[in-house]
Amino acid sequence: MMMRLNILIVSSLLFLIIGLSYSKPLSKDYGVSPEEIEFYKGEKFNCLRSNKQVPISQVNDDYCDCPDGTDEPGTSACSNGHFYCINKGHKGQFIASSFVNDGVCDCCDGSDEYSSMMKCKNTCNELGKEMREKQLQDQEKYAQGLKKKAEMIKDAIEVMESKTASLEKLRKEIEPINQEIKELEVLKENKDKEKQQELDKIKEKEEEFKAKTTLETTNEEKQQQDIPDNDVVKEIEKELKENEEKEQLTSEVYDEILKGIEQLEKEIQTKRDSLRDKQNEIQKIEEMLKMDFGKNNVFLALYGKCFDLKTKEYTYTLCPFDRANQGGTSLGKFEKWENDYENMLFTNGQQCWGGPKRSIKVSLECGSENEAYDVQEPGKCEYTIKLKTPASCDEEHLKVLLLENDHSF
Ligand code: MAN
Repeated sequence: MMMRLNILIVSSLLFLIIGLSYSKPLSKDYGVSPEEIEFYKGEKFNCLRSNKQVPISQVNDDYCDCPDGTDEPGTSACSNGHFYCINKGHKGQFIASSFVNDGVCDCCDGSDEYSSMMKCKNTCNELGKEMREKQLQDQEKYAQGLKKKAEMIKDAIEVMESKTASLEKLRKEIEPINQEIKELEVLKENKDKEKQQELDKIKEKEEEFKAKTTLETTNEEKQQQDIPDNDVVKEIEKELKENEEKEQLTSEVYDEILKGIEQLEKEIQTKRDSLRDKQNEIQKIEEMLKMDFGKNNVFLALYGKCFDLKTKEYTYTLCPFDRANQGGTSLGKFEKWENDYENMLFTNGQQCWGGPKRSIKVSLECGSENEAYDVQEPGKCEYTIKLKTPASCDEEHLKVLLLENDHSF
């Protein structure tokens, strides 16, 4: 600052000496930005940010008339004034009026040192080259992004149509399955009844058998007491054989019924599983269709996708419309959009020790690919992350970039 002051004193003295012999008047719009140039035309000048009017002859006359300093855009007469360097080839820029003719080149086009001893070289083209390359890259990125965005919109239309069709189809499939289950359940009920009847029969046979066995025992006892009688033995043997055959027959029927029941149960279960799968699918589609995917559903391309970002400490995972994680720690579930689709907010994550529940704010910006980057934790357990995506590119921004590039030439 001291150095600037010394230079200022020396150059002011020189200016005074030279100024006596050289006093080319400044144009009225010298040091004015293109946006304000129209206010410096005409007979009278209205101070731009204070309520005063002066004759146009008092503009850039090296005497400060306006309280806001706007009547001296090209000189250092107003301490609160600003000088605009056009910097053709680079970027236009405002500097404080006090830097005008202070012996230091502030503008790359040297326009701030028009009457000092300092001969400034115009370095704008050189400086602007890098900037233009960056601008061109940005333009390229935007153009590519916009192309991809158009594809995303086209895909979104197809996805939406196919999901709506699937939903309709699934809804139609539900009722017949329900019906089939009911029918199978009736069949199973009947089989259960058959089973019970068969069990009753078996019990009956068992009782008959028990009775026969008692008869056999009685006969045996008889045999032991009386003379062996061969006819009675034969009769008992015959009856026992018949009984055995009947029982065998009854068991086979019973086994058949059991098999049938088992088969029906399996079928019912399979149908119930398929019903549950379809109902889950319906719920998923309904939830998806309720989501806000922005204009033309362009953000649908991010649905169901996850993006990882590795830092030294953690791997962050961002699944738009779903969840965000820091390794195994939940940073929250998707809650809402903010700022006209510029931010996604994920809240209600894992409780922070001695702090809030974790949350993360995602800033979406135009990029030629989907990519998460620059994760930060500006507040304890409050995170931010950036997500580049073609879905966030917009035509207007590309136009601004093209204009910016035009202006710098
Ligand atoms: C973990 C991480 C950090 C967080 C602390 C808070 O280490 O989730 O991001 O700041 O917990 O205790």
